[in-house]
Amino acid sequence: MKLYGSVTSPYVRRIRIVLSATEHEFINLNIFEGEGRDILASKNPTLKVPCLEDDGQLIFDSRVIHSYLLAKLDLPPLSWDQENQLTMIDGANDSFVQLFMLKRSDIEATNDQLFVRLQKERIASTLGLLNEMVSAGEFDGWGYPSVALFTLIDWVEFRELHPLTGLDALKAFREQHIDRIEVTATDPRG
Ligand SMILES: N[C@@H](CCC(=O)N[C@@H](CS)C(=O)NCC(=O)O)C(=O)O
Repeated sequence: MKLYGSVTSPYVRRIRIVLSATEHEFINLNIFEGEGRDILASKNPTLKVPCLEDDGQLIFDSRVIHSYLLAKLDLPPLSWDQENQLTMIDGANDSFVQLFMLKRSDIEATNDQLFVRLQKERIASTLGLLNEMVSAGEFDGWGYPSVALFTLIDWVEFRELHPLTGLDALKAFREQHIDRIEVTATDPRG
Protein backbone atom coordinates (compact mmCIF):
# COMPACT_ATOMS: atom_id res chain seq x y z
CA MET A 1 0.00 0.00 0.00
CA LYS A 2 1.34 3.44 -0.96
CA LEU A 3 0.15 6.74 0.47
CA TYR A 4 0.97 9.86 -1.56
CA GLY A 5 0.93 13.06 0.45
CA SER A 6 2.85 15.82 2.13
CA VAL A 7 3.95 16.05 5.77
CA THR A 8 2.19 19.37 6.36
CA SER A 9 -1.29 18.42 5.07
CA PRO A 10 -3.80 17.81 7.88
CA TYR A 11 -5.82 15.55 5.54
CA VAL A 12 -2.79 13.39 4.84
CA ARG A 13 -1.83 13.29 8.51
CA ARG A 14 -5.25 11.78 9.38
CA ILE A 15 -4.60 8.87 7.10
CA ARG A 16 -1.01 8.45 8.28
CA ILE A 17 -2.34 8.16 11.84
CA VAL A 18 -4.99 5.64 10.77
CA LEU A 19 -2.28 3.64 8.97
CA SER A 20 0.21 3.84 11.85
CA ALA A 21 -0.22 0.15 12.67
CA THR A 22 -0.55 -1.01 9.03
CA GLU A 23 2.42 -1.62 6.77
CA HIS A 24 2.55 1.01 4.05
CA GLU A 25 4.92 3.27 2.14
CA PHE A 26 4.53 7.04 2.60
CA ILE A 27 5.55 9.07 -0.43
CA ASN A 28 6.16 12.65 0.63
CA LEU A 29 5.66 15.02 -2.32
CA ASN A 30 6.13 18.70 -2.98
CA ILE A 31 2.67 18.95 -4.53
CA PHE A 32 3.08 22.44 -5.93
CA GLU A 33 6.03 22.03 -8.31
CA GLY A 34 8.69 19.88 -9.93
CA GLU A 35 8.86 16.10 -9.73
CA GLY A 36 6.42 15.94 -6.80
CA ARG A 37 3.72 17.66 -8.83
CA ASP A 38 4.41 15.40 -11.83
CA ILE A 39 4.01 12.29 -9.65
CA LEU A 40 0.81 13.71 -8.15
CA ALA A 41 -0.56 14.48 -11.63
CA SER A 42 0.22 10.92 -12.76
CA LYS A 43 -1.80 9.51 -9.85
CA ASN A 44 -4.62 11.91 -9.08
CA PRO A 45 -6.33 14.20 -11.65
CA THR A 46 -7.79 16.33 -8.84
CA LEU A 47 -4.16 17.24 -7.95
CA LYS A 48 -4.80 16.92 -4.23
CA VAL A 49 -3.39 14.83 -1.44
CA PRO A 50 -3.88 12.34 0.11
CA CYS A 51 -4.07 9.65 -2.56
CA LEU A 52 -3.81 5.93 -1.80
CA GLU A 53 -2.62 3.16 -4.11
CA ASP A 54 -3.36 -0.42 -3.12
CA ASP A 55 -3.16 -3.51 -5.36
CA GLY A 56 -3.34 -1.29 -8.46
CA GLN A 57 -6.40 0.56 -7.14
CA LEU A 58 -6.08 4.34 -6.75
CA ILE A 59 -8.29 6.09 -4.20
CA PHE A 60 -8.66 9.89 -4.02
CA ASP A 61 -9.81 11.97 -1.03
CA SER A 62 -9.16 11.30 2.66
CA ARG A 63 -12.78 10.49 3.37
CA VAL A 64 -13.01 7.89 0.64
CA ILE A 65 -9.59 6.52 1.60
CA HIS A 66 -10.85 6.10 5.16
CA SER A 67 -13.97 4.24 3.95
CA TYR A 68 -11.77 2.04 1.76
CA LEU A 69 -9.54 1.21 4.75
CA LEU A 70 -12.52 0.42 6.98
CA ALA A 71 -13.78 -2.05 4.37
CA LYS A 72 -10.31 -3.52 3.81
CA LEU A 73 -9.59 -3.91 7.54
CA ASP A 74 -13.13 -5.20 8.18
CA LEU A 75 -13.98 -2.39 10.60
CA PRO A 76 -17.52 -1.00 11.20
CA PRO A 77 -18.64 2.11 9.26
CA LEU A 78 -19.01 5.49 10.97
CA SER A 79 -22.41 6.44 12.44
CA TRP A 80 -24.38 9.25 10.76
CA ASP A 81 -23.52 11.54 13.71
CA GLN A 82 -19.82 10.78 13.18
CA GLU A 83 -20.23 11.45 9.43
CA ASN A 84 -21.70 14.85 10.36
CA GLN A 85 -18.80 15.55 12.72
CA LEU A 86 -16.45 14.78 9.86
CA THR A 87 -18.38 17.10 7.53
CA MET A 88 -18.03 19.92 10.06
CA ILE A 89 -14.31 19.25 10.48
CA ASP A 90 -13.85 19.12 6.69
CA GLY A 91 -15.88 22.35 6.31
CA ALA A 92 -13.59 24.21 8.69
CA ASN A 93 -10.47 22.57 7.25
CA ASP A 94 -11.38 23.41 3.63
CA SER A 95 -12.11 27.04 4.56
CA PHE A 96 -8.78 27.34 6.38
CA VAL A 97 -7.02 25.87 3.32
CA GLN A 98 -8.73 28.43 1.05
CA LEU A 99 -7.73 31.36 3.28
CA PHE A 100 -4.20 29.97 3.58
CA MET A 101 -3.95 29.72 -0.22
CA LEU A 102 -4.96 33.41 -0.51
CA LYS A 103 -2.17 34.28 1.90
CA ARG A 104 0.39 32.16 0.02
CA SER A 105 -0.72 33.83 -3.21
CA ASP A 106 -0.15 37.29 -1.67
CA ILE A 107 -3.83 38.14 -2.16
CA GLU A 108 -4.97 40.44 0.58
CA ALA A 109 -8.08 39.06 2.31
CA THR A 110 -10.51 41.59 3.74
CA ASN A 111 -13.70 40.91 5.67
CA ASP A 112 -15.86 42.81 3.19
CA GLN A 113 -15.08 40.27 0.43
CA LEU A 114 -17.93 37.74 0.12
CA PHE A 115 -15.50 34.84 -0.37
CA VAL A 116 -13.57 35.72 2.79
CA ARG A 117 -16.69 36.36 4.86
CA LEU A 118 -18.19 32.99 3.92
CA GLN A 119 -15.03 31.11 4.90
CA LYS A 120 -14.75 32.97 8.21
CA GLU A 121 -18.42 32.41 9.05
CA ARG A 122 -18.09 28.69 8.32
CA ILE A 123 -14.96 28.48 10.49
CA ALA A 124 -16.69 30.30 13.40
CA SER A 125 -19.83 28.20 13.12
CA THR A 126 -18.12 24.80 12.87
CA LEU A 127 -15.37 25.44 15.43
CA GLY A 128 -17.91 26.81 17.93
CA LEU A 129 -20.08 23.72 17.67
CA LEU A 130 -17.10 21.34 17.67
CA ASN A 131 -15.89 23.06 20.86
CA GLU A 132 -19.29 22.39 22.48
CA MET A 133 -19.25 18.77 21.29
CA VAL A 134 -15.80 18.20 22.77
CA SER A 135 -17.03 19.70 26.09
CA ALA A 136 -20.01 17.36 26.00
CA GLY A 137 -17.71 14.34 25.64
CA GLU A 138 -18.57 13.58 22.02
CA PHE A 139 -14.89 13.31 21.06
CA ASP A 140 -13.77 11.28 24.07
CA GLY A 141 -12.42 8.31 22.08
CA TRP A 142 -9.60 8.22 19.51
CA GLY A 143 -11.70 7.18 16.51
CA TYR A 144 -11.47 8.75 13.06
CA PRO A 145 -13.49 11.93 13.88
CA SER A 146 -11.17 12.60 16.85
CA VAL A 147 -8.09 12.00 14.70
CA ALA A 148 -9.44 14.38 12.03
CA LEU A 149 -10.27 17.02 14.66
CA PHE A 150 -6.83 16.70 16.20
CA THR A 151 -4.99 17.09 12.88
CA LEU A 152 -7.13 20.15 12.05
CA ILE A 153 -6.51 21.93 15.38
CA ASP A 154 -2.82 21.07 15.43
CA TRP A 155 -2.41 22.36 11.85
CA VAL A 156 -4.26 25.59 12.74
CA GLU A 157 -1.78 26.08 15.61
CA PHE A 158 1.20 25.10 13.43
CA ARG A 159 0.28 27.59 10.68
CA GLU A 160 -0.97 30.21 13.17
CA LEU A 161 -4.28 30.49 11.29
CA HIS A 162 -6.62 31.26 14.20
CA PRO A 163 -6.16 32.29 17.86
CA LEU A 164 -8.84 29.80 19.06
CA THR A 165 -9.97 32.44 21.57
CA GLY A 166 -12.77 31.06 23.74
CA LEU A 167 -12.39 27.60 22.21
CA ASP A 168 -10.81 26.17 25.33
CA ALA A 169 -12.19 22.66 24.90
CA LEU A 170 -10.53 22.43 21.46
CA LYS A 171 -7.21 23.62 22.91
CA ALA A 172 -7.45 21.11 25.77
CA PHE A 173 -8.38 18.35 23.30
CA ARG A 174 -5.18 19.04 21.34
CA GLU A 175 -3.07 18.97 24.52
CA GLN A 176 -4.68 15.70 25.56
CA HIS A 177 -3.48 13.88 22.43
CA ILE A 178 -0.23 15.68 21.62
CA ASP A 179 2.07 13.00 23.11
CA ARG A 180 0.59 9.98 21.31
CA ILE A 181 3.32 8.14 19.45
CA GLU A 182 1.54 8.25 16.07
CA VAL A 183 0.94 11.96 16.61
CA THR A 184 4.57 12.81 17.36
CA ALA A 185 5.70 10.53 14.50
CA THR A 186 3.60 12.61 12.04
CA ASP A 187 4.30 16.07 13.48
CA PRO A 188 4.63 18.56 10.56
CA ARG A 189 7.21 20.51 12.58
CA GLY A 190 9.62 17.66 11.89
N1 LIG B 1 -11.38 16.73 0.37
C1 LIG B 1 -9.96 16.45 0.22
C2 LIG B 1 -9.17 17.71 0.54
C3 LIG B 1 -7.68 17.48 0.38
C4 LIG B 1 -6.91 18.79 0.28
O1 LIG B 1 -7.49 19.88 0.18
N2 LIG B 1 -5.59 18.67 0.28
C5 LIG B 1 -4.76 19.83 0.09
C6 LIG B 1 -3.53 19.76 0.98
S1 LIG B 1 -3.98 20.09 2.66
C7 LIG B 1 -4.27 19.84 -1.35
O2 LIG B 1 -3.92 18.81 -1.88
N3 LIG B 1 -4.27 21.02 -1.97
C8 LIG B 1 -3.79 21.19 -3.32
C9 LIG B 1 -4.63 22.15 -4.09
O3 LIG B 1 -5.68 22.60 -3.58
O4 LIG B 1 -4.24 22.47 -5.22
C10 LIG B 1 -9.58 15.29 1.15
O5 LIG B 1 -10.26 15.10 2.18
O6 LIG B 1 -8.64 14.55 0.83
